[in-house]
Amino acid sequence: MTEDHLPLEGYHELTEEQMRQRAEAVLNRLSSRRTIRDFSDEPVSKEIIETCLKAAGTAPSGANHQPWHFVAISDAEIKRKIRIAAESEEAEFYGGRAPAEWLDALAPLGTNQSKPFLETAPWLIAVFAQRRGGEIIGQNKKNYYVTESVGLATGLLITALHSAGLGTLTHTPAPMGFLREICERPNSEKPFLLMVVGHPAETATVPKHALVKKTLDEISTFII
Ligand code: IYR
Repeated sequence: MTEDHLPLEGYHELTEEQMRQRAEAVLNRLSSRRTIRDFSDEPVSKEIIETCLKAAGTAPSGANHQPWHFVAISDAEIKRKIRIAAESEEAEFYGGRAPAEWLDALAPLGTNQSKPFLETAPWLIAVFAQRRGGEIIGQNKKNYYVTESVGLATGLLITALHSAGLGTLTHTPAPMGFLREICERPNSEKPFLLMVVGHPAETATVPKHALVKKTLDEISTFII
């Protein structure tokens, strides 16, 4: 061990049975996650969002530079600005910018340019990817594996929010440049996605299309 390292803490070896139970419990919990497009306006406390963001911030990242920034918005006026900008981009997308093959792929989801949930949901979390930064705020080092790192953090964020009993929508209005302006983030940051967070509306539905999941055999190969 060098003086730059400390002994590993926090890992406790589980029995085979404990591992099986924990793995199954996580599978069960994650299997019940659905992408939500109809949100209720029921508030969610800032503290819950903060805790989930802390969970996201534990993700592994290139050189531990943690190249992400989360802007959590509950302000009604900012949500309205985001809705107006997103709907304007989406109107162009659905009105001709998207190729027919893409629109065909989206048809089973029933999505369109109308995004009322951007105002109804109590929280929007704009996720930004930092091209430059470093492990300490204020540095200007090159960041590495930025997309992979921010994707991993976003995955943990969804897991945390879902585990806390909240519904999410990973929304990707394209292009997303307006998010940088509305959230007043620097040019060196790239909007990664917009996470819509809240309780599902009582009338929320799920497209049957979304329930078709590939089987283990289809998504994996074992070389043993
Ligand atoms: N951003 C658009 C279109 C869209 C694209 C994909 I790929 C989706 O999985 C869902 C929607 C929208 O949000 O409507």
